[in-house]
Amino acid sequence: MTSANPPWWTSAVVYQVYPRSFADSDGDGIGDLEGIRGKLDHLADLGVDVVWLSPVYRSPQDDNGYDISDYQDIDPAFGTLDQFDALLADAHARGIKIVMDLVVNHTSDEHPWFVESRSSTVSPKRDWYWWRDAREGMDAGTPGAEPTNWQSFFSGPCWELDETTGQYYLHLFSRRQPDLNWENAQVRRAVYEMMRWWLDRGVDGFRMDVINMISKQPDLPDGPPIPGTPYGDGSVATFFGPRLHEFLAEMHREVFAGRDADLITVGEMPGATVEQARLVTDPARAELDMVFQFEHVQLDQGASKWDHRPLRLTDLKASFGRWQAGLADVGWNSLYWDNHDQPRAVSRFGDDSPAYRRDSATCLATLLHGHRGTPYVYQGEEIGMANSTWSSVRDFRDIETLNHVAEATALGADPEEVLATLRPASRDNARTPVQWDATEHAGFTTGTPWIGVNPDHVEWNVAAQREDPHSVLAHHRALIALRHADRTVQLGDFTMLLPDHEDVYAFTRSLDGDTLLVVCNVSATPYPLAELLPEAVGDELVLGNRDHLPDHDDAVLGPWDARILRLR
Ligand code: TEU
Repeated sequence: MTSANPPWWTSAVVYQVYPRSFADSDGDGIGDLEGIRGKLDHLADLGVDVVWLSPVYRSPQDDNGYDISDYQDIDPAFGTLDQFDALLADAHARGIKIVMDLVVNHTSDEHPWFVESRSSTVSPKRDWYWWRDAREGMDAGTPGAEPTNWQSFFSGPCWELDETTGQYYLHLFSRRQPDLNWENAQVRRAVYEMMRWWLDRGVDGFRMDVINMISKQPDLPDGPPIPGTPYGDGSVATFFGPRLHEFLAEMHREVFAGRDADLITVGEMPGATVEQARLVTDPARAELDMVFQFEHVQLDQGASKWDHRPLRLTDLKASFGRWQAGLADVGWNSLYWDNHDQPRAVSRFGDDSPAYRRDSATCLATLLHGHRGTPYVYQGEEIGMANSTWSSVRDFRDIETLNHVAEATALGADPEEVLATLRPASRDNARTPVQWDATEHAGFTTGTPWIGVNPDHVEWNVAAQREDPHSVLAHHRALIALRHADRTVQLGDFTMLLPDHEDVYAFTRSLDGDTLLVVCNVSATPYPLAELLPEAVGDELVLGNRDHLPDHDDAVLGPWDARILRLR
């Protein structure tokens, strides 16, 4: 990425809307398109450039819309195509782009393509999905007879026996999300046609759901055993298969080539390495603009996401440092703490106790937005929304969480023990309604919300922060404005400092002789700044999160103290 002609998204900030939980306009307890349209001024005030819209297509909602039954219609729960067009027009009128969530590794089992495919072994769409006989020498339907030993992301096997034809179909996620067979050129053509339809409607790009899974090892080999389970790890055969780059390059040619340069594409790639991301985001290869990688959001996980471990800052620095260095000369980083699949950042990486919630939320935001890449703000992150309080497994709605509870309790686990593993890790932490104000249901709906509102909304909400110059919201506004204005923030070379310090995260960004120093105390322990970073003392404070506090001392890095300094 040369600083001569950087793409527009190198100075942009993306805001993710999870429509189901954002804002409900018709009182049915589910967020919708009109609700989003009614909040565009909030997004414009925040200063974001792009909205990534999680799926709003027609769907049975088995996985909250990531199971699509009609790619070219809006689910009635969210509204209509006319309302989508109105949202798009109003967003564009504010200079905000809309990016759709493209879920084409799989469809819903109610998609007409799958209904036709499953109808018979000789259906013209049979080969649009992955169908296989039972394992050699075993009767269909007996445990272990599945064609491979792979475990689904949502518990259980990756194969579902279809009684109609006696064959199994593949589903890496829920059994209601059958995987499309991208080896079939008809599938690819149908997907590209649908993508062009959305671009012709005026959308500004796509976030591509698990796009690194569309190419699989065609011989579908078993994966290495997963300890403590009867399953194997299918990622060896389903992540970054042999034709991925071919498919992404073909998609670029068939869909994006020759179009308005103001588009943006971001590929969600669980398991991505820096090397793979370099290939995918190298502009010369014309595949994708950037990727969502998962390294840093797995550092606090043991054998599984439910096996929560303490995070070491040095591990986080090593991971971010590797990605900053690896994409410094080729490609581009996406920067995020959370999204609709991850627990809330201030609870996971910060300290959501009353003493430090505001300071740690603003510290984390400064740290993330100081890096080189495109920052993503997840709905509610801009006001420091935290993980919710869950009193029972019945409070949860997410299929991944509920399937895990069913599997664990079937194996004899105590529901209370399971609940303890859900609290820090469940995706539902990110899916409680956005907290707009202190009224009942946080101003999200006038009806009964589909999932409980976090009780802390009475204090933590947009209305309480909008006019507060020291709020989490104000700090996000300032960070986004700084990215828009400052070329060193946008494009400056990254250099990690203090790599071995367990509490302080510091780095520089340099461009054309200008150097910024970002220093963040990711702890409640004060540190003398001069001892840590002598060059930091006396420099110009560009943006800080605690300099307004009475106990602020330039010479001491206070609890969760974050500063962006311009070195003289
Ligand atoms: O997520 C892909 C994915 O890997 C997630 O399942 C993630 O690893 C896991 O949830 C972490 O707990 C995408 C979407 O973001 C997710 O919402 C969907 O459920 C999934 O794909 C299937 O479409």
